[in-house]
Amino acid sequence: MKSCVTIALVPSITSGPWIYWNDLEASARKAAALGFAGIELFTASADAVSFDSLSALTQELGLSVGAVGTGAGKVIHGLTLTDPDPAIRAGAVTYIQDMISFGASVGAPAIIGSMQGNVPNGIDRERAMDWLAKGLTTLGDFAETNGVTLIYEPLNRYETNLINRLDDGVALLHSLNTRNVRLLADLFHMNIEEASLSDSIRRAGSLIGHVHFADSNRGPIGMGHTAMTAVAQALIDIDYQGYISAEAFPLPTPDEAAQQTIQSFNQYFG
Ligand SMILES: [Mn+2]
Repeated sequence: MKSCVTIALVPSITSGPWIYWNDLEASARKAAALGFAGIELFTASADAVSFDSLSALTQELGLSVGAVGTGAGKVIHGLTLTDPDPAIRAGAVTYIQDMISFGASVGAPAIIGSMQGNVPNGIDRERAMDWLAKGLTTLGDFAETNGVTLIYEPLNRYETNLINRLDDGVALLHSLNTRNVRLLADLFHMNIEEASLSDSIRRAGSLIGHVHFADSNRGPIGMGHTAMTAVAQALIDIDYQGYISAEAFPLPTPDEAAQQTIQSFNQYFG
């Protein structure tokens, strides 16, 4: 398993569950100095960071890019895969395709979290789920041709009414006409929705493609009440080989949150 830390690079977004903020180079240098293997980027668009500078920086520091987030497509551009307006759904697909291409250029998968949207008012759940499945199928195939997987993230009930639990995510993935989508196990969302984090991780098994490492209160692991020993054992038992990425609030400060995260990573997975 590989340690990873988030960097938020969207100037208009000033609070959220990301450890480092705004300065890619300084953040990457701090991450490398602490011993993180990877960085996960949250950017406004696919061209917000130049490939040349990102590639040179990660090579110099020996860092990989663990994943790229797509949530700014909703927050800034108002796009989701389940909007009732077909033009907006198509815009969401295009936006995510651009992010997939950006991520693939540095070997990283894109994450679909808030871009999945919600069952819109006045629309049947079945119809919204069909839009989601169509979007994920198109994007999963697109990611495959770019040599990366696509990561789909179940969110807690306050953020989506589509898919909240890993079991339902597994069923959704099995229903798709693509085999290139994996699940994101976000320990914060799971703390709200799952009966047992470790049992859910074991059932999802090899379909888990990324992990968001945050405690019950979305602070860095060690600052909440998640029973992390059992969760870590489940990830070890399924032979998870991917990133354990800190998508958590930068509390009490970004530097201290990063330090707490790498310390917890080494404690449970080192
Ligand atoms: Mn997450």
